[in-house]
Amino acid sequence: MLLFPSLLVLLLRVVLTSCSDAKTCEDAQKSCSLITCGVPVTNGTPGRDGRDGPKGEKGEPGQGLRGLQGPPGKMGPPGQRGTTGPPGAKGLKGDRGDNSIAEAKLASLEREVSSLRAELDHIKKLQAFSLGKKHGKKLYVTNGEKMPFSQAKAVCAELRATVAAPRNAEENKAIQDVAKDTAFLGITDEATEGQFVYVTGERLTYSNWKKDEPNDFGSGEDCVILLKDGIWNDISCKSSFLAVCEFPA
Ligand SMILES: [Ca+2]
Ligand SMILES: [Ca+2]
Repeated sequence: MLLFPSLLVLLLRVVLTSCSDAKTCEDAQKSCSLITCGVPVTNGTPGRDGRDGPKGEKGEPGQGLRGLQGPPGKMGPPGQRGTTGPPGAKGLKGDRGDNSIAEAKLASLEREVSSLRAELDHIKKLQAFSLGKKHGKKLYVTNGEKMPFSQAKAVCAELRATVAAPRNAEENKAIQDVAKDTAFLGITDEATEGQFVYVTGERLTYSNWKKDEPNDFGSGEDCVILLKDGIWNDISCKSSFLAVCEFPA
């Protein structure tokens, strides 16, 4: 009877000795077919954490309070160039440019003109003195040549004067003294027969007709001459007489 238990214990020791101490009972059962589990043992240390499982499906939006607004995002790419806008309003006038040279030339010309004007006035006074012109009186001048009325008008116009035409007896006498011969007067009835006017277009304010004149004799007489004795006669404009020019007072 005592031999069998002792044999059993001995066999068990042999098996335990052949198995590794670090292996669990279950492992021992796999490698040691004679091991019988069921003997109470103490718990070992916890095993390592397992690997992460697969990612779960996206959950439903939460219903909590809305968070604060985040910072502004990055600036986007530049847009396409727009069409040309309408022209702007006209700007203010700019500063005046440097025209000091032009101003200096202008000042020099003004001085020259002033000098020439003074010299011209002096010459006019000398001429008036030599011709016996009196202050406030018209000046009558002749070159002593005889010519048709149309030429007499042209000669006087070239001198910026008109053919002499007395407005009163005093002027009639002054023209008579200058001419000293028969001379055309600046008076005609070319426009309307029998209606004598000054070459300037004004109606006569004075006349000194010879007896029975004007008579528009022959083929017509539309010009007027001042005879040596100071009286007038109408005559053909194609006849030639002295040209006396009249300059304003
Ligand atoms: Ca006539
Ligand atoms: Ca006549």
